[in-house]
Parts: sequence; structure tokens; C-alpha cells
Amino acid sequence: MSEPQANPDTKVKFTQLFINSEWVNSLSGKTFPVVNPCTEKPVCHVQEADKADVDAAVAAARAAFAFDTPWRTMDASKRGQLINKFADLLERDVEYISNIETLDNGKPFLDSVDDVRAAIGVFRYYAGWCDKIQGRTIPVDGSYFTYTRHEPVGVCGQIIPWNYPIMMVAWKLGPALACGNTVVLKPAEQTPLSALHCGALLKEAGFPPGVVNIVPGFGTTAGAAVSEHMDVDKVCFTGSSEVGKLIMQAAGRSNLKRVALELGGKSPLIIFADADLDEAVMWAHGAIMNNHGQNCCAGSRTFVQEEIYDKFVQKAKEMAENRSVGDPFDAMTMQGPMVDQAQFQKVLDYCRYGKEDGATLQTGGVRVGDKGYFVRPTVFSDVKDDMRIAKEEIFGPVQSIIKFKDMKEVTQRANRTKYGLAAGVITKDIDKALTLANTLQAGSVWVNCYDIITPQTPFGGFKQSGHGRELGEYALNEYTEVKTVTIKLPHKTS
Ligand code: TXE
Repeated sequence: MSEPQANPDTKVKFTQLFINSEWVNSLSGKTFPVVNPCTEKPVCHVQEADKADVDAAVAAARAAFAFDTPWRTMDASKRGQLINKFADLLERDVEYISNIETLDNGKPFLDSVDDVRAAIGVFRYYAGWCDKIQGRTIPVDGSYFTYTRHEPVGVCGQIIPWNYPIMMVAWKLGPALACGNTVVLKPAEQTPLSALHCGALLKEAGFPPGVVNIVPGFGTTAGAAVSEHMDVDKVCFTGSSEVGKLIMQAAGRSNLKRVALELGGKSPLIIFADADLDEAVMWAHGAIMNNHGQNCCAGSRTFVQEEIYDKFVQKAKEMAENRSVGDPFDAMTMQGPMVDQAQFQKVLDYCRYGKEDGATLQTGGVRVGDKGYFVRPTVFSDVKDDMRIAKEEIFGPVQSIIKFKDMKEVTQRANRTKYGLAAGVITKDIDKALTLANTLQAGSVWVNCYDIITPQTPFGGFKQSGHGRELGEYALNEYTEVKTVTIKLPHKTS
């Protein structure tokens, strides 16, 4: 099979709402522009879902979830076949999807290709789970036969962000469909294109109407309508901690729908003096610079032991200066534009805060060029724990290098944050590695690596980084209700 080719002239095929397996305009007739962050110009206009459209999508999802529907009466193995068929279609369209992903998100084309392939891996993983989701028989007291059923929760609202658009579709849809739920998916307003293409592929794969509905629109309108809906049984959200709190409040105000949240982070990556310096610099660079820093588990606090601090800073600076920034359709580019004007401005603001708060700007901190949301890869040294760049999520290519003395001190400092999504340790000392793996308060800890996420491994946050887990077998818990069935027996027999 030939490798996918970048094509910035790729034409967008689907711009309507996908409800009940039909392409429809929004009831209000409104559309919104999807902007190319390289050119700051619209790629296309997409139909804008609002509350009334969400109502229609939820009604379709509810109807598809009724007891006697094709979806509810389908064999679990057949659900797996459908998900695999859908994954085949994603594979067929890797090139197209990667191009539209780069058009609205701005990430390098080859990164988009990796993302689509990762999404395919997640769908195939969950396809395998469909007919392996099992309850138990339980040896209860008394003359009864008791078993559990793991049933789908029902209509799931899924609200996703713009940083990994196609991967977020996979992390959300994969387990939800494997467990037999129906879905109303709201992609981020910045990046709805790959999700909409998935609508076409789900239909082509043969998913019954209403099983997946896709409603692009804004957070305060379409997103809020999903989280407040009285007929949505579960809402799964990835995005900012602020909006995560709103989602929980909306669930509490409405029907106490179940809530799963994957939120922000300020993840520490701790580098001991015994580490291979070049390797440590490389991991730390990737941890914060990959995806332009727009990564919930970005290693955004680089703790470096004092003995190697100065050398580390020098090498980190050189590496940042060698990172090529520019046209994401060019194969040599490592960093494209930030996703939108707001994110671009936020990153530049934090670069200013870093300087105001007394950190040393080693490199970057400025815009690249005068068109598009490009930011120069940035490195700060002499960063202190109470500076804004060390406390708040920047979501940009801004490395904050912080000095530490010993393990006890760095453990406390690394944990002194409201977040708890991820952490990393780089050391040759197994005792240090294992101690930190146990004491760091984070949903994922990487040792001598960073950002290794697979379909099989659970991912999610401690503290204000979220509720629940995505990926792996654990994600199935998010999309099932456990029912206990107890039947009276005439005789008890062991
Ligand atoms: O996030 P929002 P934004 C962090 C990151 C970033 C900041 C702001 O620090 O700089 O959040 O980004 C929908 N009810 N992360 O403003 O607003 C919205 O339409 C329901 C971390 O883009 O949280 C989109 O679909 N939904 C993160 C999604 O929520 C609402 C990824 C995310 O948008 C809503 C993205 C509302 N009231 C940003 N308001 C991660 N954990 O990976 C917005 N939305």
C-alpha cells in the first residue's frame, strides 16, 4: 500500500449535521466557519447545531436504543464486525482524513496520519471486546441463583476537544459502541471535519440509523444542550477543567446523568542526574513540544536535578531552536500553527507571564511570521513553583525547566498541583523509579519514556484532571451499568 500523500487542496465533503444516519441542515439555518490556522481563512462552513438539533439527535439515539431495534437485538459479535468494518473504511481513507485533520487542526500531516492509525488501533481493540463483556454468577447466601449483566448505559453524550480530533472520536466511540450504547457526539467547533467524515463511514459500514449522531457546534450552546439534556444517560467529556465543572453541574441540575471527565494537566517530568543526558533532553523535549504542546498529558514541568541543570538547559534550548516550524503539509515540519487565535494568544500571554514572573527566557516566546498562529518553540529556565507558567496549563510549546535537589523534595513539589493526569521519571536508579512510580499522584506514570499511550492501557486523571478512565478494559466500566439478577431456587446445591 502506498504511503498517504499530503494535499493542502483537499476538498471537504461533509459539512452538515449527521442525525439518524441522514445529512441535515441545522434547524436554525446557521453555519459557522472552520478556519485553517495556517492561513486564518475559512476552509469551509459547517452547519451549526444548537439545542433543537441536539434534541433531534438525542431522540434518534433514544429510538435506536429501544429494546426491539436492530441495534439492541444485534449479536455482540456482529457489533464487533461492524466496528472492524468501520476501521477498514478508516484505513481506506487514511490519506483523506489525515489531510482534513491537518487542514482544520494545523498539526503536521504525518502526525495526522499517526493519529488516524492510532484511532484505527483503538477501534480494532474495542471491536474485539464486544462479545467478551461478561457478568458473573455469584454464590449468594440463601437458596437463590444470582448473576450480573453488564448492560449498555443508554444514550451517551460525548463532547470532545480539538487537540486530537480523530483520536478523541475513537477513544469515545470505540468503547461506547462495543458496549452497545447509542451516541450523540459533539466535536470541537475548531475541528469538526474528521468526525463528520466518520459519520459517512459509520453509515457505509452499516451501523443502524441513530446509533451515532454527530452535532458540530459551540460549547455553550450545543455542548451545554448535551450535558443538560434530560434524556441523555451519560456524558463523557474531554476538555478544560473549567468546563468539566460545568458539565458536572449540568448533570446535577438535570437528570443526574453519569459523568466521565478527562481534563487538563500540569504534568511533571523528573530527570535525575544519573540519566543519560541526551536521552533525557530528547524525552523532555518531546513531552512538551509534541502536538505543539496541545496535549493534556504534556510534560509541562521539567524538573531537573541541580548537578546537571545548566547542561540540560543548554541542550534543551538547542533542541527547541532546531525544531522546524511552518507549513504542516511539508514533510520536514515538526510544528504547525496553534489551533486558533485564542490558543495562540494564550500561549503568547504565558510567555509574557514567564518573563514578568522572573523566569529566564532561553529561546522563543514570540510569534513566527505574520500570518497563521505560529509560535516559536519556547524554553524557560530558572522557573519557580509559584510562577504562573509552572502552575497553570498553557497548552503550548513552552518548556518550563525547574531545578530540584533530591527525591523527597521533588516528590512533594511535583504533587503540589490541582492536577494529576500524568508524570514521568528519567533515571537509571530502579529504587528511585519505583518509589516515584508509587508516590506520584497521577493516572499515568512513565519511567524512562513519556507519553506512551496504547489502546490496552487505561488513561485518566487523579484530582482535578478527571473522573473515570478511558482506553483498556477499564473504559468498559464507563459505558456499562451492572444489573444484579436474583432468582429463587427450589433447592440449594453447592
Ligand atoms: O476548551 P473547552 P478550549 C484546555 C487547555 C486549553 C483550554 C481551553 O488548557 O488551552 O482547555 O481550550 C466544549 N458545555 N484543554 O476552550 O472549552 C467545546 O465546544 C459543554 C485541555 O477549547 O473545554 C469543545 O467541544 N461543552 C483538553 C470541548 O468542550 C462545552 C483539550 C472542549 O472545549 C462547554 C482541550 C460547555 N459550557 C482544551 N464549553 C484536554 N484535556 O485534552 C465548551 N464546551
